[in-house]
Amino acid sequence: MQGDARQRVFFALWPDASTRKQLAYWRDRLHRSSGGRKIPEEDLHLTLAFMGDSAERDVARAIVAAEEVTPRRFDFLIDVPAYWKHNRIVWAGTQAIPDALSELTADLRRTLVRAGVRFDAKPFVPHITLLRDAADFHMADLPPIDWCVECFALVHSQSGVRPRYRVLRKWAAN
Ligand code: 2AM
Repeated sequence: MQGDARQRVFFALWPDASTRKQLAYWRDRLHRSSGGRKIPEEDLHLTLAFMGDSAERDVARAIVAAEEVTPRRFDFLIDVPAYWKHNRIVWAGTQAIPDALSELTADLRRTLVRAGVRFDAKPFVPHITLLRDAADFHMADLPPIDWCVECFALVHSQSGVRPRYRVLRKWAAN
């Protein structure tokens, strides 16, 4: 029988080692002008759907639901650094959201809704948080990052440990 332990989980794109390294380079460059807290390299990711604190049965349901999503391989050009003043986050994003990314997120979210799994349904703004508590932001000339996305993942978030995130399950493109 399943217990009622809750875990904080979310679906995300999880970068490969080379993409992660390039994102960490962006982070370090931007840190010089913006300050703030660096996200550890191994924690860098892009959230697709945030479930937050979830009961075990919802995590299990989400895993079953995600099986119905067929991920496609796609190229994702990360070419824009940006800053949100309201939460002091410096992030990496794109000028052109690939259709495949919008479709993947929409498919995943639709499937979760059908399965009765709750998540934060705020509109999707693809971003990779690089720095938190950043004082301000200065545009930097950074080399674009060509991320070949091959999978999405369900990730567990734990506070007070490093790395903070643990990939529970991955769904790869064929
Ligand atoms: P952030 O980096 O913009 O804070 C783990 O916390 C991941 O889930 C982070 O990518 C975080 O985005 C995102 N996240 C946290 N709370 C969220 C929420 N309420 N809705 C959507 N995404 C959220």
